[in-house]
Amino acid sequence: MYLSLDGHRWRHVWVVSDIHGCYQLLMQHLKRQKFNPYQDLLISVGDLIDRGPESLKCLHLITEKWFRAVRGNHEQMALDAIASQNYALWLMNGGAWFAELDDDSKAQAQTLFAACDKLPWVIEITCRNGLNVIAHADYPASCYVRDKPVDKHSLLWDRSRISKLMAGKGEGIGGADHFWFGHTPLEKRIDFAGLHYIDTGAVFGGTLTLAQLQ
Ligand SMILES: [Mn+2]
Repeated sequence: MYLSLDGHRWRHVWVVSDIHGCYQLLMQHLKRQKFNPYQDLLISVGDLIDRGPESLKCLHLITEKWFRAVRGNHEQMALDAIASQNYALWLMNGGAWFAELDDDSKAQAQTLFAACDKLPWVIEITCRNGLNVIAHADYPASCYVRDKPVDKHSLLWDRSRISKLMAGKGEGIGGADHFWFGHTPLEKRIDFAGLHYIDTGAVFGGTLTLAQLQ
């Protein structure tokens, strides 16, 4: 469930917001930041696929040496749909691209989804800015502890912490210096007491956010 990384192995470390098939946009941002795939690391907060134009290319990212991702609710919807052969929920949430693939691409996607099933739910990485925790929607506890069992559905879906924060009742999380979340499209990223909500709605006409941890 948890993946622990030592950020000092890389020159620069970045976190990227929900990509949702916006492959070209991601490449533009990486070029602008002079991202070097041999020296730098990019970590995704999840939701690589669905809604945008190039889900399959984005799914391929999980095979790149310079890329890591936690799973998002969209990856989980895809995995659940394929496992149960019940596609209704995923189709309602942007999964139609999968049904429209030709046979070769569909076989590729299936191989990649098998690899997706091994994606961590939480990534922790120690960088020059301290201990960073990355999860898709929330870390559902008042204190972060590596390998502590926490509710998986909340990790992928829960918006209660950000809702409270937006209502002026923000609650931080102990146990790490920074927490990076996506999942909730925002006009501008929100940073509060070490919590960072960075989904700036790239696929909804907003932009991708790349945050540099190191
Ligand atoms: Mn999401």
